[in-house]
Amino acid sequence: MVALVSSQGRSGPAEEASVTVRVGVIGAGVMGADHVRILQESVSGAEVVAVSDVDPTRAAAAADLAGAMALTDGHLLIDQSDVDAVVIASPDDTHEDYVLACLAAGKPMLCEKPLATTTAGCRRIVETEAGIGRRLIQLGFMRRFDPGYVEMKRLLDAGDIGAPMMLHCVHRNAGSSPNLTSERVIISSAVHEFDVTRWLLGQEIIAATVHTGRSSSVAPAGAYDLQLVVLETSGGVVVEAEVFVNARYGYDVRSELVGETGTLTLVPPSPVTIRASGAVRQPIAMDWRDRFADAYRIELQSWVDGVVAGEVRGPTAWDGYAATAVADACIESLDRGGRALVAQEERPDFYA
Ligand code: ISE
Repeated sequence: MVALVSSQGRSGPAEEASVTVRVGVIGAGVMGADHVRILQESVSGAEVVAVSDVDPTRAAAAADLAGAMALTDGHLLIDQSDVDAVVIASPDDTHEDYVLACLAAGKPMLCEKPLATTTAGCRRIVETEAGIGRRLIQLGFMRRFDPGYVEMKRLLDAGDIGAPMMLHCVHRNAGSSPNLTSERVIISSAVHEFDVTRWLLGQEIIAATVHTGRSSSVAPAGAYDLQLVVLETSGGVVVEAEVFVNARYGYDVRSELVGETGTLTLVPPSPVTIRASGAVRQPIAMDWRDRFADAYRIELQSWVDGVVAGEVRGPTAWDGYAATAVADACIESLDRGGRALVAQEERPDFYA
């Protein structure tokens, strides 16, 4: 268990109800700054004490949201004695380095996906964490905390639709960054479908086939945007996911699970329907921070509570490894066409 500051300001072993987790956030881009805001405004038992970003202006702006210290070096942030736990929301290719540094410092962390950009990197991380013998890594697959997905899983597990047979997924973003590549559609976006599939069904993904056709006219040259990803699970469930990151009209994530005796349908929540001017309109979120606002808040609260209790209460480093292994198979299918097997190793007992 980490040494945390009690509500009286004394350092000592944590007791769940009376401590404040002092959090450092690495990366002050869109997600990092949002995590600072959520931690500060909506999460109990946490205080953001440091924010780092290579861009000092960005670091200062996000740090100001919490009255925290601004740094330009993530390693320096991890080394701060008053940082108990770390949120890693820096660019993807820096995750492995920061995760390993947090492990070396014995500090719990919430790492945005991906855990690392390669399966070899993910393996290095799971081996290191297993070697320490203490779970310190929670992966930022926030959908597992979304009330809609949680309800879907509850109904499936309760047997309400019988055995699952097929999962249909729609994953559309309003727009992508200008440096979009076909691989990024998989690594950054489709990866949520991989994790939701594994978690919802409690099955591993064993093979993947990616289909592409014509690309959106606003997608950067050479990037396939839209992709149809077909996955096969260890329990014989077929998953088809449409991933389209320049859909322009809004952020639209949907899911339908077909079971032997019923279906579960998850559509974007829309509290208000407008009937006016001869039309019915429903607002739609423009990005994932709106659509998954509850999920992010619940995820961060659960992470903080887990830090206090000395546990990981969400997706683990192993889940990060498994999602990256599926992404590798998808990229192999994209590159050479056809079906690719997922080369996933046996799960170590440590993650059972
Ligand atoms: C982004 O990084 C996310 O994590 C969103 O959930 C996803 O929908 C989006 O496509 C990604 O770029």
